[in-house]
Amino acid sequence: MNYRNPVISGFHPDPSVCRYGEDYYLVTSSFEYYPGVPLFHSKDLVNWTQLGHVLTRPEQLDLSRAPSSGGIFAPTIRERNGTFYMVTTNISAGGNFFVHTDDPRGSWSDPIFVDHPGIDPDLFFDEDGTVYFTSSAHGDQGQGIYQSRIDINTGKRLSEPAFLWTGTGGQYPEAPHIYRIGSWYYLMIAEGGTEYGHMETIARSERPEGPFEPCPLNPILTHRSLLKEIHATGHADLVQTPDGDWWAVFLAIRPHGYPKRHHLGRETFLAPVTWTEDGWPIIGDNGTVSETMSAGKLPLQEGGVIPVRDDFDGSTLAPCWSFMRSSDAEKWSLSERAGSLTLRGSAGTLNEVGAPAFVGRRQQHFDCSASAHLTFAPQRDGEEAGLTVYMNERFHYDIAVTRIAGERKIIFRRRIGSLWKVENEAPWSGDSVILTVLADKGRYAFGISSAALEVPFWFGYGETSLLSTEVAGGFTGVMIAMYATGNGSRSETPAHFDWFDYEAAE
Ligand code: 6LW
Repeated sequence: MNYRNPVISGFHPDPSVCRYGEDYYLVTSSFEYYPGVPLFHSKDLVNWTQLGHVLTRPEQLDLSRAPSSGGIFAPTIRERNGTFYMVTTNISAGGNFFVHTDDPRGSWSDPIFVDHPGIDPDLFFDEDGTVYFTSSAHGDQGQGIYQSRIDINTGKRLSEPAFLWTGTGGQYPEAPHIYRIGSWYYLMIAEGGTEYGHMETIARSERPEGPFEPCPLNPILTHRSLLKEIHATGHADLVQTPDGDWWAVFLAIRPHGYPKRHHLGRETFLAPVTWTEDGWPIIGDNGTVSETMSAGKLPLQEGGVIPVRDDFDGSTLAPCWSFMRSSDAEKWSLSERAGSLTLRGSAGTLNEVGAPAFVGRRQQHFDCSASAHLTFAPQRDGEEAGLTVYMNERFHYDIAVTRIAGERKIIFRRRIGSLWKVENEAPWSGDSVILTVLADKGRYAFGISSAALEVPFWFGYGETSLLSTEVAGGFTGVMIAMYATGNGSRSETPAHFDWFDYEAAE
């Protein structure tokens, strides 16, 4: 049987995985989005269901000072004696910390901060009980991988951060993971930067603190300079199946066009790992991977199918939804009007680094559509609610209901860097409207429809490439969100979203 990459599509970078019995758990980075660190479960490494998030409380996650692509960087998930640990960095508040739980489906502890520099922390539990904390940092020997021993109960550092390795010469040695496999301690890292030069390299030692001897076959995964649909492979983590086979999860991108652009962010991929006779792991087909790969002995199962429609009938939001920076109660409600998600705009807009009323999900497919049923009757000029296709505060397309000079209107706006324009506007007298985004690889179309107007009237268009990482920068990917704003003052008028549909066309 074959499986398809990416195994978790859309903006899901920096994957880390662990196995507990027959269950696999996987986490990815979340930056300025709240809650933090999406958590997935699988029985087969291919089909993943999002359980929720690891960081779900303000005490765990302060994003108030996080710029776009700040906040939560790469996590590592590990299990030790039935306790799960997730270690990461809030680069905008507090630095490195970990949380733990005995039930990954339940809530996780308050953060335990570790006074160790850098990003991309890893926890390694050695058999003798020593816990090693390893990160990518700038230390006394320049940029590289540094390690200290910690007390896992208090987070207290028990040794000075010591230099381990700079890798093989690529820029940004980062994303270290330490494994004990057989009689060796392996140190696997990413190098080359997370862009097109990305790669994975490995070294080994008889001791967890080194000295580490590099693998003569490095890099063990890279697509740099290859003519491939998949690029920027790296930032990998290894896991062993109950059968004894090894697999790697890692990030990669799917650029398109010329020059190349990618707008769905860095996605989570999977590839088998084989071992050389000399005991070195090689990821995929001699360091390369494909969209379609053999699942080998993986016990492929049906994944959790996410329904197209979210009716907002529950008392909590489904795990796919994210807020921007905080989930403050004054911005949203599922109970104000039963069966709807109600947003109430604050003074802030989508054009600022802030925490607007914004509930979004990742665009996970090139070809897809998203629609929302909006009931909103703005009472004051500037009150606005609608759908945004959003990369960051400087790059987004919005279709919305608003009031301009006393008149209710539908508008389509593009914000591309310093270029900003309401491209289209039309009077709108209805109380509710269905707003639609239809996406293919190259273009978004924005439409309106209603009970009287069943087929969308196409109201505006935008290129996907203008929201790409190559244009907009950063570490995230496109989100499709419902939003509301008062454009300078708090909006008193609620925006009720009765339902939201997301449908892949692939
Ligand atoms: C991640 C690091 C990286 O922590 O990007 O460029 C950071 N490298 O490994 C955010 O994904």
